[in-house]
Amino acid sequence: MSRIPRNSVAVIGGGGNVGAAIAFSLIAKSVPAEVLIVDVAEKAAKGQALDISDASFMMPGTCRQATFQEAGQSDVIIITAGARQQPGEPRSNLIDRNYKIIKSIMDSLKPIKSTAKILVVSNPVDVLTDIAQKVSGLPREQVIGSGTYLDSGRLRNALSNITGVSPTSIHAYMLGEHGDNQFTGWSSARIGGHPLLEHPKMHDIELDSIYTGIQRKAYEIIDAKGSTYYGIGICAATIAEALLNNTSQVFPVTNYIEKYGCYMSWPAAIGSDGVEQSFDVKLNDEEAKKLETAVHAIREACEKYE
Ligand code: 6V0
Repeated sequence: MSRIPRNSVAVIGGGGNVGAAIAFSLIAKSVPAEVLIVDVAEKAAKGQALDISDASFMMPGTCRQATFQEAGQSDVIIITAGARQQPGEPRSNLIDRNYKIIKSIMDSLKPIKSTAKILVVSNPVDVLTDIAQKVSGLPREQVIGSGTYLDSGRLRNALSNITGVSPTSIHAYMLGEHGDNQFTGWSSARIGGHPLLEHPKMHDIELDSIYTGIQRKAYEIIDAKGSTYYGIGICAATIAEALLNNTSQVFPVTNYIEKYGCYMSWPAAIGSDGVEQSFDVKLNDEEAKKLETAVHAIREACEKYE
C-alpha cells in the first residue's frame, strides 16, 4: 500500500532556492502532504525533489518532481518562479520580468482545481498576487501572497532581543507592501495585551533604527550570499500548513482589502477556504499616511498590468 498523503502542495519554481527551501520546510515541519516540485528547469527540479525526498523517510510528507498539469490539481499551489533581486535592486524592479512568468504559469496550470489555494511568493508579491488572481480566475479569498510575514518575523525577532519576550508572544506587524513602502504598525503592537511602546525597555529605543534594520536585512543577505531563502521557506510552509489544516491563524499576508480596493500586506485569518477574515488595524496619522503611499504604489502597478 502506498503511503502517499491525501493533500498535495505544488511548488512552482521548486528548482530554485526559495522553492526548494519551502518544499524542505514543509517536509521538516511534518506537514502530511505530497510536495510536488515543478520548474521549467527540469533537471534542477529533479535534483531538488530527489534531495528533499531523502529528508522525508522519517516524516509524514513525501516529495517528487511533477508536471504543471499535476500542479494545477493540487490543494495548495505555491508560486516562487521568477527573477530575483540583484544586489541593491528593489523588489519593484522585478515586475516586468515576473509578470510574464506568472501569466504563463497560470496558463500552464489550467484547468486549476476549483478549490485550490494559490500562495504567491515571487516578487513584487502584492502586485503579482493581484495578477495571479485575475489570470487564474479563482475567487479572491483563494489567492493570497506571503506579504510581510517574513518582515514581521524580522520585526518580532528584533523586539524580542530588546524586551526579552519570546517573538511568538509579540504581536507586531510590518504592513502595507512587501517592499520599500512597508511600514511598522507601532500603534497596534502589543505584548501581553499591553501597548508595546509602553514596555519599559522600549522607552529609549530609536524606532526608526529598528525599521531600517528590517528594511536593510534582505539587501544585506543578498549582498552577502546572493539570495534569501530559509526565512521565507519556513514562512510560506507555515501559511500552507494553515491552508491545509484549517488553523485560522492570523498572518500579515497579501490579501484583497475591500476598503482600499487592492491586494496588500495586511493581517488576515487563514483557513482551508483561504482568507476567512481580514482585520481593521488601528493606525495613527503618520501610519495612515504611509498606508496611503503603499496602497497608491500597489494600485498604480496593478493598473499598468490590467
Ligand atoms: P531562483 O533560485 O533563481 O529560482 C527561480 C526558479 O524559477 C528557477 O529555478 C527557474 O528555473 C524557475 N522558473 C522561471 N520561470 C519559470 C516558469 N515559467 N515556470 C516554472 N519555473 C520557472 O530564485 P529564488 O528562488 O531565489 O527567488 C524566487 C522568487 O522569490 C524571486 O522573485 C524572489 O524575489 C522571491 N522572494 C520572495 C520573498 C518574499 O518574502 N516574498 C523572499 C525571498 C525571495
